[in-house]
Order: sequence, then structure tokens, then C-alpha cells
Amino acid sequence: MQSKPRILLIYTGGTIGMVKDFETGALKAFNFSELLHNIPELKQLDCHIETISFTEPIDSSNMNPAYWVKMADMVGNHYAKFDGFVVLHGSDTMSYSASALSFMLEHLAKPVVFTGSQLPIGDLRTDAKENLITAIQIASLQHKGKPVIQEVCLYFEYKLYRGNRTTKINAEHFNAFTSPNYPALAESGVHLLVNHAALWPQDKAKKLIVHHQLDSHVVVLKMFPGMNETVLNAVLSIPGLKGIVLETYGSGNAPTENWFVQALKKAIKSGLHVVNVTQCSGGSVRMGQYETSTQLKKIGVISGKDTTTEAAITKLMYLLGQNVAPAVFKTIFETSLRGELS
Ligand code: ASN
Repeated sequence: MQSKPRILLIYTGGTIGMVKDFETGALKAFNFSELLHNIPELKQLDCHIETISFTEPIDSSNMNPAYWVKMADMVGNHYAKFDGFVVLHGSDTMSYSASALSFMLEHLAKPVVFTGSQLPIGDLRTDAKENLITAIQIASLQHKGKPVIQEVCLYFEYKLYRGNRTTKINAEHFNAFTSPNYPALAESGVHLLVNHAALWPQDKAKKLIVHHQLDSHVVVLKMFPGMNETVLNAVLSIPGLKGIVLETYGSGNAPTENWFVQALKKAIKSGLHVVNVTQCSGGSVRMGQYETSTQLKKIGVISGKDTTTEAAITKLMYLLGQNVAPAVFKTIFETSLRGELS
């Protein structure tokens, strides 16, 4: 007889485990053991669950690369002993964390499912129970003794997405996430339907590598009509800056004015990596489609293609941390490493 899947629940914080502060009325993170008391249903699941928690759970707006290293290590250090991992995380920066972890966990062959909720687990109308229970069931899915899902993903409100394809779109609705350019990996209805064709294929022969180096000398710059030379130059002269994610218009378009193109050209020549992603909520950058992006292509701007800003900025931190040689940086960035771009 096959033994039950072993699942590690990693609690980092977020609304799911929050309570109201008596004095201020604001929601704040609280103790993880309390959280488990609120979900006796977990005992009914057909898997063995163990838990581990951040010593100080956080609101995910306090997320940073040091916490990503901590999370990646929690997975890495328990990798052999467990069949799947569920990360309880605040929704605000969940897409950034899921993207970062997807790059940090190379050759991952087990599920790492991020989830959380919009209402605390103790709230009568909470979305936390469904999200948590189904995320655990997804992490437990096995076929011939092997995990069905072998990548970092995000489960929220009946949908499982590839983590590095997601973005938070709503601060009010339970349906808080979307994956604008990639289909859902699974949907939970009466049945749990897995979209097998969309799953990331894994090379099982390779061992997991946990990457710890992330370089945060990066910035996101969102274009807006009226952005002037002073603003651009101020950003370009940030001390130590190594990479920019430029959120451009439409299919990767930006002003053709000389000051703009020349400033970027000079920065790229001196070694800055400039990545073009669209500020649209769907679709892809196609430099050269319009005159307003032809120059960007010529001066060596990297195409983020259909990556989200979350995936682009974390990929930039990851590749800079890997000390990828300047000559191949653009080619590697434009290649799908973990299914983050089409
Ligand atoms: N501020 C919370 C967090 O991201 C929001 C949530 O979890 N729904 O930690």
C-alpha cells in the first residue's frame, strides 16, 4: 500500500492568519498554532501534514529578498522528506514571492503551492478554508507515486495558476488573482480538473538547486505621458543600479524623443540592463511593431515579451545574482527559464 503524501505547510503571515487589534481595529499577523485550531477539517484530509512558521509572521507588504531566501531554504531543507509544500502568504505580494521562488528553486520536481486569503480564517465569511484545503489537496496529487504538479504555483478562489504568471488584480474580491497570458493549471469545481497540457515538464534526473543570490539593485519605472528628462535621469543615476524594468505602453512602445532614447542608449552602453514589459494587463511586448519601439530594439533593450512585471523584476534580481555575463544576459532573459514567458 502506498503511504499518504507528506505535505509541509509553511506559514509566513498574511490576512489568512490575522486578527483585529483591539485598540486600533487594524488587522495584524498572529500566532500560527491559533490558525490551525480554526481548521479542524485539515484532519480529514488524506495526507500527512506538518507545519513550520516564520518566527514573526508578516504582512506580505513587508516582504523582501531575505524572506525569499528563508522560504526557499524552508523548501530546500525539507525537500527530501515531503511530497509537496503549501506556502501560506499574504496576497499583496504573493505573485512577487511565487515568481522569485520559481527562479530560486531550479529543477523543482515537487509542488510548491502559494495560497492565502482576503478574509482572516476566523471570519465567518472567510475564503481561507477553501483556499487552504484545496491547495493542500493539489499539493497531494500524485500519479504513479510522483507529484502531478512539479512547479511553483498559486491557488486562489478555485484556480491554480503558474506562480510566475500571476498578478494581483483586486483588493476587494475573493477572486484576487489572474494569469493574463497563461491558462490555469487546474480548476476546482465539483471535480479538481488538472490542465495537464499546461503543466511545466520537469527533468526528474536533475537535483534541486536552491539559489540564494538575489541582487536588488533594480527598479521598476512605469511610463506616463508627461514623464520628463529629470525624472528619467534621476532614476538612471541611482547609485549601483544594474537593471530596470520599464513598463511601457501597449506592445512595448515609448516616446521617440531624443532625450529619452539617448539617455537609455547611454545607460545600456555603460552596462545597465533595461527590460521592456507592457503596462497592459495582457498581451506581449513586440519591439519593432511600431515606430515607437523600433529605437528601443536598436539600442539593445531586452524584451520581457509577455512576462508580468512581478516575474520580470524577480528574474532580473535572480540573473544579476547569478552574475550572468553581459554578452549573454539579454538572450538568457528573453528565454523561458521556468515557464514565465511564451
Ligand atoms: N495585507 C495582506 C498581506 O498581503 C493582504 C492579504 O493577505 N489579503 O499580508
